[in-house]
Amino acid sequence: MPLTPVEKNSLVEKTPVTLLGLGAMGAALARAWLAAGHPITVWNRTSARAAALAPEGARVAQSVAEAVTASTLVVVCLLDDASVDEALTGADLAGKDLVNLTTSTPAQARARAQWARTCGARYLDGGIMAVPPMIGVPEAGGYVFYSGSRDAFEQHRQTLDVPARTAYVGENAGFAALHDVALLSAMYGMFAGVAHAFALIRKEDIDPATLAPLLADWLVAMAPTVHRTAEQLRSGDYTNGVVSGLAMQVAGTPTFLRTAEQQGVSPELLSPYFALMRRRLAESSGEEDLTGVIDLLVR
Ligand code: FVH
Repeated sequence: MPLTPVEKNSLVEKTPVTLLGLGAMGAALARAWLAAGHPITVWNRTSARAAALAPEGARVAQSVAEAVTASTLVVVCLLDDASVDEALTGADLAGKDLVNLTTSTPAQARARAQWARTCGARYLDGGIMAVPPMIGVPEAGGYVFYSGSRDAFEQHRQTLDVPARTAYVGENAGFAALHDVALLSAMYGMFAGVAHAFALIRKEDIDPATLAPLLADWLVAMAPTVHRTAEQLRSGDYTNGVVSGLAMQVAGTPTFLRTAEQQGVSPELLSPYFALMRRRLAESSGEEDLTGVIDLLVR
């Protein structure tokens, strides 16, 4: 009888993985690789967290050195760059492929790549666009940006695809972190707008639960405008395809600020953006889009 795809998959030898760091994210990553049949060696500063994974099939290393020796593919998911420094200083990484999924700045990622090279390791930096419950659940839509060694990425792509879909964004090791921070910064801008919207209705007889779906649908409807912004940035023509011009939008800002005042809401989240819109209008055509604000931000 022919083997099913699942049976065939279970016969393929799976790449061994060493994982340093078993916080919320590290533990989720470990469980995803274990579920997919990868031999995994784990280390965590607080050893109880590593021991908890032993009954699920993880091999527990007593030291970073022991963990690093166990596999060519060494994945790090620690709190921050300083903890990566602390954990990896002195480790023998010669011949290893180091994948760093710790959130860092692009400059930290580039410095880490340079450091890995001097240790004789190939380096990939990762920016995780998922929260722990999305790991190992492809339908949840999470993914991880990778940048750095293309060869290491190609070699380990299948293994890296296990916890979450992969998106390689270039050999510049800082690019994964840059994409990560760009998307998360946009998310915080959205959270700021959402906070202001709920604050406006806070003292009224309006159920926040009735505003929520309206708000969510509106944000989804507005999201595709990022494509027009990208096209305008590419062409340099900020008047191309404009739907609501800068002059009209600036004229509307007093209404937003007065409404905030009337509702007893601080304008501190909205005001900085409105100030940039006004500055741009003062030096350009009112017929262009909001895209010019980007040029005011870039120093
Ligand atoms: N959790 C999330 O929602 C986000 C999703 C997007 C990506 N982030 C980043 O992932 C990195 C790890 O995050 P985490 O959720 O696993 O974080 P914690 O649960 O707080 O675990 C932190 C681990 O780091 C270890 N650690 C901290 N300091 C040191 C150190 N000096 N030396 C060695 N290890 C250290 C800590 O060990 P312990 O406290 O258990 O001993 C945990 O293993 C992070 O960059 C997020 O930004 C997650």
